[in-house]
Formats: sequence, structure tokens, C-alpha cells
Amino acid sequence: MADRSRTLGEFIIEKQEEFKYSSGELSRIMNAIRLAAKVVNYKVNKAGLVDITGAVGQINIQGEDQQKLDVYANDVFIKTLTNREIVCGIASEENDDFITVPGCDNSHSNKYVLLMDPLDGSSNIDVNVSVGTIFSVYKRISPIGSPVTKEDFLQPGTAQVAAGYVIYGTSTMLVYTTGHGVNGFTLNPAIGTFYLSHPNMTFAPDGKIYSINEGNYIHFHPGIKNYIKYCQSEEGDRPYTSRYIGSLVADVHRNMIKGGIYMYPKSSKSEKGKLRLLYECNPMAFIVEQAGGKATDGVTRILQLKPEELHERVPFICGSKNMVEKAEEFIAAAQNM
Ligand code: P6P
Repeated sequence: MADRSRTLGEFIIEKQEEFKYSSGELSRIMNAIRLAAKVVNYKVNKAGLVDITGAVGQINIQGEDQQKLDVYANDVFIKTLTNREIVCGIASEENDDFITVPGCDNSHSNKYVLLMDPLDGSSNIDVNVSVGTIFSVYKRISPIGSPVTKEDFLQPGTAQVAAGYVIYGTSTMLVYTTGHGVNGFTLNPAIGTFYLSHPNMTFAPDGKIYSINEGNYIHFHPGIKNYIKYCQSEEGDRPYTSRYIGSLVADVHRNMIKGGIYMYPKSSKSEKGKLRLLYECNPMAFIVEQAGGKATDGVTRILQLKPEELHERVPFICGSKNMVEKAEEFIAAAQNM
């Protein structure tokens, strides 16, 4: 039974020695994320009451309508991390280029960069469905004290030192890993404290839930179509249940707790899929693997992909190991036909 009296702050202190290279900076990053998550949570929960839902009339680099809460969440996380001078640079889904934290080129010796999707699933905001924040942390590769470079952000997912998400749902949770398993903390809104509610989260090797936008069925490649039909067939423990929230964090979180597979594959509509490698797929893949699951682009392990651009998209399949491997089998079989 979880020791629900342990707070996130206490957990971070207890686990301090597990943070690679850390002289307390990674703990300070987690503390900054904890604060920003509470601030964003407050606004997300009030979204229906104040004029903060709906689009701001701007288009972000993804060509998507920027929702007001997107912009607000982006500002909150950037300000919180910048004011505390704990990272050298930040890359965000909402910003065309990376941000160099002032002073990073001389006045402080910060050694981490952070990448984030400040509010994933924002199309769900106006219909009161769960949304999330996704973050990924790397140690910079450029010399400390010099200006942060694009290469600091274009590292393979295997180099991540921490990754996590916040899910703003029926309750607000912060789930993260530093490479020593996955732990989930639930916010008690009455006192503004996150408590350890889901220690050592793990994916069951099998599950009975498949998550994919079947509205794109006619555009999927044969391997994915064949796997979907496999999920729907009357054999063994099938048919599986189809569940798709349209919010990556919510779909993966549910699958981690109940077992299942999430897929946003490539298709004739988008040969690279939709999800972004650096601040959606890599952090979620790190978490999924640390929880004993698997994450691939259908052929290659996500964490081994070498990024070329900040906002590049990749096909993404993750979840219960045996389900992901079965999907990979169907993809390989179709390619060999
Ligand atoms: P579609 C949200 O926009 C997102 O990036 C993920 O959170 C979600 O899983 C996916 O896109 C939904 O995309 O095309 O199915 O609406």
C-alpha cells in the first residue's frame, strides 16, 4: 500500500543521490516543475469560469491554433524555470526556437536543458477533458559557461536524465522518472501538496485496451490496419476494448495503470505521424520503458532515434510490451509482403 503521507518534496530529497551528475540542480528542477504544475492546475480547473479557454487567434509552429491555456502554461513553466536559474535553455512546443536562459553564457554554471509540451491535448480544453504537461531533461553537451546550442537539445532519448508529465484530470498527478523507476504523485488541492499515491508504476506485459484514432483508418498502412483487425477479432482474450481520449498523457497514463497500447502511427496523411519526438515521444518513451513497457516508431526504439530538428514528428507506438511487439510483427509482416 502506498505510503500516502510521503510528499513529493520529501521524495525528491530522499532520492537526491540517485540523480546522475546532480549537485542538487535536478532536485531544484523537479521543485520548479512542482510549483509550475500547481499554478497551471489552478487555471486549468478554473478554465470554464474565466475567459481563458478558447483560441488566442495565433498559430504556433505546429500550425495549430494556440489555445489561451497553452500560452499561459508555456509562460508559467518558462518563468518558473528561468527565475530560479536552474536550466541553461528551454525548448517548447509553443516556441519556434529554443530559449537561452539569461546569464547561461557566463554568470552561472547550470548544466541542464529542459524540453516541454506545456499543455498537451489542448484541443480538449474547451470540452473539459484531461490535458497534460510533458517534460524532458538532459545534461547539456556544450561547455558550461558557453551559450547553449541546438545540439544540447538534439540528443537521443537515451541521454535523458529525467522525464515526466502532469495530468490535469479528475485529479492532478505528477508522474516522473530519473531512470530509477516511475512514481506518481497526486495533488491534494486543499493544501497544495503532492503525495506519493502511485509508487513504482509498471506496465503489465499484456493488456486489453488499444488506443488509436480509428477515424484515420483508411489512411493507415496495411500493418496497422491488420493489427487493428487483430485487436477486434474474436480469438483468445480478444476483442480488446478501444479507448481513445485524444490526449496523449491521458491515454498513456490510463494504459500504464490498466495495461494497453497507444498508437499514433505514420499514415498516407502524415508519413511522420503527428507526435513530436523531442518533447512528447522521448519523455513518454523514457517513462514507458522505466515502467517495463516498450516504445517504438513501429520499427526502431524511440529512445535511440537521433533527432535532427526541434519540432520533428515521428510515428509513436507505446505501452504493454507484448502488445507493442505484436503490433511490430504485423507492421513487419506487411512490409515483407
Ligand atoms: P488526433 C493532442 O493534440 C495530441 O498531440 C496528443 O495529445 C493526442 O494523442 C493526439 O494529438 C490526438 O491527435 O489527430 O487523434 O486528434
